[in-house]
Amino acid sequence: MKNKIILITGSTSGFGEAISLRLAKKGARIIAAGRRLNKLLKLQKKFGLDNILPLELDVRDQKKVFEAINSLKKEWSDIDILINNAGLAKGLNSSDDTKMEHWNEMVDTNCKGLMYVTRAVLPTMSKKNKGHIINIGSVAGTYPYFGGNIYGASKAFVHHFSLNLRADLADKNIRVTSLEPGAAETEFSIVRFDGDKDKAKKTYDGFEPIEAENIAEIVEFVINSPKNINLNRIEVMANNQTFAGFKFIKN
Ligand code: NDP
Ligand code: 8X3
Repeated sequence: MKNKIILITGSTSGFGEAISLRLAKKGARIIAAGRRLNKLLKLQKKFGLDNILPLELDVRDQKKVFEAINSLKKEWSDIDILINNAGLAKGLNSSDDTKMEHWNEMVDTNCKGLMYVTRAVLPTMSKKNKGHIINIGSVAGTYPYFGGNIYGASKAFVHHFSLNLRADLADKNIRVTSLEPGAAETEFSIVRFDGDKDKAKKTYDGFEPIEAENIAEIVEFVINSPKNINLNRIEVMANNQTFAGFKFIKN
């Protein structure tokens, strides 16, 4: 882990922040990306200029993503590991009652943003025949639930894109892992419900969700896994979350 250069998108809160903190403590050099620069600067203050590079970035902006990654200074440009974590859900309504801008925002961030960052980083990894991409998917990409619609579909994209990346890149010694968590209490539901903190809180009432630190620990395990294996896909849920049963619509 020591001195590995790790680009983590969505380092400003939740999983991304916990992963950044954990790996920085282990001596990794983190390129911490996100839109809220003040939060990235706090990380830098904690670990120092040599260990954290704040990268103010909206992953939806294709041009800026490529510019930002292509203009990294020499001491930061040799990225060893990419963690595509930035993402969001917007809304929990039925498909016939959703805002089109919510659907676009999820596709633009979770699918297209992840696609841009990956494509921008890949030349560095394939040139040195080494690398690891960890994509944060979701159980919502496998199991449908009411209101999951485009969020779940965008995470199914993350899952399948990860497997296809691996098919392309295995002979370049680039590992790819799709890490697919269930419900965790981060800023996720606050964002999903457009800033309604009370509604977000109710999602987790009486429930013990995954903690961001659990995911950071799994990411560290994935990175440290023996070099002769590739963890293709990891699915993790809280101990008290499980799949919905089939629904019968009766007259
Ligand atoms: P948070 O809302 O706490 O964190 C989301 C992060 O994504 C923030 O750092 C945010 O940074 C960043 N982000 C969002 N949009 C953009 C953008 N356009 N450009 C750059 N960064 C962006 O949620 P989580 O930590 O829970 O979510 C992290 C990932 O985990 C997401 O992909 C989410 O779908 C996934 N996930 C979450 C689960 C949960 O229950 N919490 C379960 C399964 C998967 P900023 O706003 O500063 O740009
Ligand atoms: C979020 C996980 O279970 O809330 O990706 O959909 S869940």
